[in-house]
This record gives sequence, C-alpha cells and structure tokens, in this order.
Amino acid sequence: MYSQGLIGAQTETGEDEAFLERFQARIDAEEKIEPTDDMPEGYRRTLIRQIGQHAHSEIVGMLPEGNWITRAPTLKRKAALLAKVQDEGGHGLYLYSAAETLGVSREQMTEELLAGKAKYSSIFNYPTLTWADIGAIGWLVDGAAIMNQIPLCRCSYGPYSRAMIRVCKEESFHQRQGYEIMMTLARGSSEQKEMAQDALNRWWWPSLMMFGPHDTDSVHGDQSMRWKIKRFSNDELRQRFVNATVPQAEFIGLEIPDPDLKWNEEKQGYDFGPIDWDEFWRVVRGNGPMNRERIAARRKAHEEGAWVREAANAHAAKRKARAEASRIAAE
Ligand code: BYC
Repeated sequence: MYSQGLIGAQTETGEDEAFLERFQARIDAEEKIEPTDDMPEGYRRTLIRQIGQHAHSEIVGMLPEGNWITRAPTLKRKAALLAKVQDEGGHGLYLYSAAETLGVSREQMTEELLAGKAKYSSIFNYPTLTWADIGAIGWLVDGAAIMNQIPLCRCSYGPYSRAMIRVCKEESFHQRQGYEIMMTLARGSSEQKEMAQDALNRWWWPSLMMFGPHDTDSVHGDQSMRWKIKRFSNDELRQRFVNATVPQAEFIGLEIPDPDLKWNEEKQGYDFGPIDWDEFWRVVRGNGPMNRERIAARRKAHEEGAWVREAANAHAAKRKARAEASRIAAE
C-alpha cells in the first residue's frame, strides 16, 4: 500500500506515514479523537459513512413503529410507543450533529438519503403487520441495536462515543418495553400467543442480518477495528445476540424459527442455521418489501417540513441581526 520505514514517506492519499503512525499510537493508547484534531482522511470518511447511516436508520426506523401509534391497544401502550418513537427522532439528531463535526452538512446527508444513495439499516424495510410486531421490534431490533451500540460507547471518536452513551440508556428501555409486550401476548389467549410467534418468525432472521455481512465479507470491518471505531466484529456481535436472546424466547414460551439452533458446549454458545444473504443484499440494494415506501414517506415529510426550516432560518437571521445591532450600539 505504501512504503515502510522511510522518513516523510507518503501514502496513496498523500498522508505522511509518520503522521499515520502517530495517529495509530493515539488510538492504541485509547485517546479520544476530537473534531479539531488532525485525522487521516480514511478515518474521517469511515465515520461520516457509519454515523450518517446510523442517523438515517434512526429516522427511517421511526416509520414502522409510527404506523402503530394510533392503533396501540391501551393508553399506556400508546404513551410508551410515542415516547420510544420520539427518542428515535432524538437519536437521529444527536447522530447527524456528531457527523456534522466531521465536515459534512445535515442537508447533504438528507439529500443523499432522499435520493436513495445513502444506506440505512436493512431491518427497517420490513412491514409491521400486527401489534405483536411492535413487541418484536422492541425486543429483537432494539436488543440487536444495544448489542451493537454498547461497544460504540467506547468508539475512538469522541462525539460519536458520547452520543452513544445516551442512546444506549434509552435503547435499554425500548428493549424492555418490547419484551414486555411479547411476554403479555405470549401469556394471553391462544390467538395472542400465535400472533407473538408469527412476529418472532418474521423478525428473527432480519434481526440477525442487522449485524452486517459475515466477517469474511465485511469490507470495512478490519480497518474499523484497528481504528477502534468498531470494538467487535459483525459475527462476534451476532453470536452474542443469539446467546442472549434464545433464553429470553424460552422464558416466554416462544420458539426461535431455526431448526439448526443448538447449544454448543465447546464454544459456550448456540450454533445457528445459515442466513439468507441474497435476501440481505436485495434489501440493502433497495429492493426489500418496504424500501420504496420508506423513502417516499421521508421525502413527503421533508417537503411538508420545508416551511419549518424556512421559519427557523428566518428566526435565526433575525436574532443574528438583532445581536449585531446591539453590538454596534454598545461600541
Ligand atoms: N443494513 O463492511 P461492513 C436502531 C453495509 S438503528 C444496511 O461490515 P461496517 C434502531 C455497510 O454499510 C440501527 N447496510 O460495514 C432505530 C457496507 O456498505 P457501504 C442502525 C448494511 O460499517 C430505530 C456493507 O454493508 N445501527 O438500532 O464495518 C428503532 C459492508 O458491511 C448493513 C447502526 O447503524 C445493514 N444491516 O459494519 C429501533 C450501528 N450491515 O457503507 C432501533 C452503527 C452492513 O460500504 N453501524 N451494511 O456502502 C455499525 O455498527 C456498522 O456500520 C455495521 C456494518 C455493523 C452496521
């Protein structure tokens, strides 16, 4: 890739080799990298990509659950779901702000999402057909999100790691509310239990796909681990998720839809069946069951919210002019 051991040697991106070594030494010493610090272009680009995709996932992730706010079965359930969906909007905002510290604008990220160019998590391209899907999303999707995001609290980039600490606190409430919905349904009438099982059947495999491709097919994994953006590989986190979730399903009497699922004493974890990667890539490339609807809904919200952005800009301009006028008057 680039020559080794030469003083002042340049990498392909024109970065000084000594600079890259100094940067890696800071990472290895567990120092946090802050927005005004020098950083390799690849590090900056990787973070913009990952944080941007993460922010889009939160914002698009509001849609499948938002679909059930008006139909939640009780006032208590409605209040909890409303709070959860609002939290997700908040997570999107912290994350867009964290990405902005790297020199990309929120407008640019939004344009890329609306143009179908930016990725967001595959999981949000599946429909929410019954109330049990809201339970399954909280339990499995937020459960998978926590497994992935707890290590991100130790990410080497300061603003991302700090945003993740708050996000994870909220995600843990989300996971519990989902599991509690599943528990209630699983202990209810036979129709309710069937509904819970059906939701588990539909959300199990897409939840495993959330962790990304196998390590052997993960393009960014190794470099992101070296830079301590990621602390564990996709397969490691997926395995931890399966190990944690299977006993939870057993506890409420639901069955994981995988005939190959089996405890492996030697590895102290579950073996599980093959993931349908064709389905994963179909969804990631825009051809999942709900991709078009999700982007259309975001585009509509963006267009309908234009007046809010205009009003906020006009208000900010007025405040700035007023502050400028009082500064001149004071001189
Ligand atoms: N869906 O080299 P890899 C939430 C892409 S929000 C779509 O392993 P990396 C919640 C990947 O981007 C959940 N695409 O990548 C919200 C890459 O493509 P590009 C979102 C995926 O980055 C509301 C290519 O595949 N969480 O929890 O090292 C309600 C190769 O992958 C997916 C985050 O975003 C996928 N599932 O690892 C409820 C967490 N997986 O970019 C819940 C932060 C992979 O080269 N992100 N791809 O075009 C991460 O931890 C990492 O980015 C990933 C992927 C583990 C997802």
